[in-house]
Amino acid sequence: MKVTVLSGGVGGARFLSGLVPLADVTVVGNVGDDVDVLGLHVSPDLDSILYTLAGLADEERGWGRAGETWNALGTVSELGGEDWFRLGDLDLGLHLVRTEALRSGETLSSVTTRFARALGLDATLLPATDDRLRTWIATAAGEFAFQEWFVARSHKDDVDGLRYEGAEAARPAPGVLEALAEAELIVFAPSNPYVSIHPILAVEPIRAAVEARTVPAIAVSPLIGGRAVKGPADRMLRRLAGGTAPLQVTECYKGLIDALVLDEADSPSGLDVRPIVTRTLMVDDDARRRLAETVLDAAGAPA
Ligand code: FO1
Repeated sequence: MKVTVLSGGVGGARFLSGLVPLADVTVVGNVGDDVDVLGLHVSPDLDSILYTLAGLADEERGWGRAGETWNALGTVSELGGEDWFRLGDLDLGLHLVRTEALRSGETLSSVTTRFARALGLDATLLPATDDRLRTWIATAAGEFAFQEWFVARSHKDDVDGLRYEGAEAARPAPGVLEALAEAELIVFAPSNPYVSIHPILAVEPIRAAVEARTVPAIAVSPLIGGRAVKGPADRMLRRLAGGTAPLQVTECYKGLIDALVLDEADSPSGLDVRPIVTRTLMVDDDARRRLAETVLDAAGAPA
């Protein structure tokens, strides 16, 4: 089955590792988290997907590579350089190659495709856009670029609003609209709706293509028992949508999904899309695969 998945970083990547062996998958990845550090272009969500699907990810830390060392960062710190966003030695190699490619005029989608091939991925990985798109977070303390809020300020400031700079002018990367048009199933990965999925949907032709779908679209809730497995999704939903029930997750995706996969610990009450109740905690490879199977089965099942 041809499946197109909109995905953020760690949660989405784990879900994808269960799905990719079972289907013909194209991933449309978030670039709202992208950041320039030490003159290098970093795409954290694309990289989490690359590393996870290639079996290179540090599963415990949730970002970057397993077996990482931090020698270059040590020198950066000694010399008073930018060390708040930690780039490991192994990770740096990828950022060097990507940044050089972008500087010489290659697009982000082209270099991402090259990396996916080089790392042996069995899926197609595309950024939502090759154009500059950045998420900004409005808080009582001011507006911050995403990584400044998330990493430098440990996402401790409550979020009053979000802005996706560049989204209005951004065009879908080559292959994105084709992947949505050819998909037999569209999936919203278990990612933070506000900072992972909405920046993708902020690219208007992508949202329009999902709205105009003729195939099922299924979201997997990132919450279990109303709480995020990792990160600020629960706090954001409580503040911005008024709660952390599955209902609030579906409200983030109004008109864009036909079903929501939710955990047994959550209540499907009030949903106006089909609830699919299962265990969503991706504790190991089996759990990831089971969750992916549930999504694929739901797509085949009558509504
Ligand atoms: N997250 C952190 O909490 N601290 C870091 O220093 C950090 C560095 C980093 C470097 C490369 C990369 O690909 C990801 C990195 N992340 C770091 C994770 C990243 O900020 C978040 O996982 C995502 O942007 C949220 O989806």
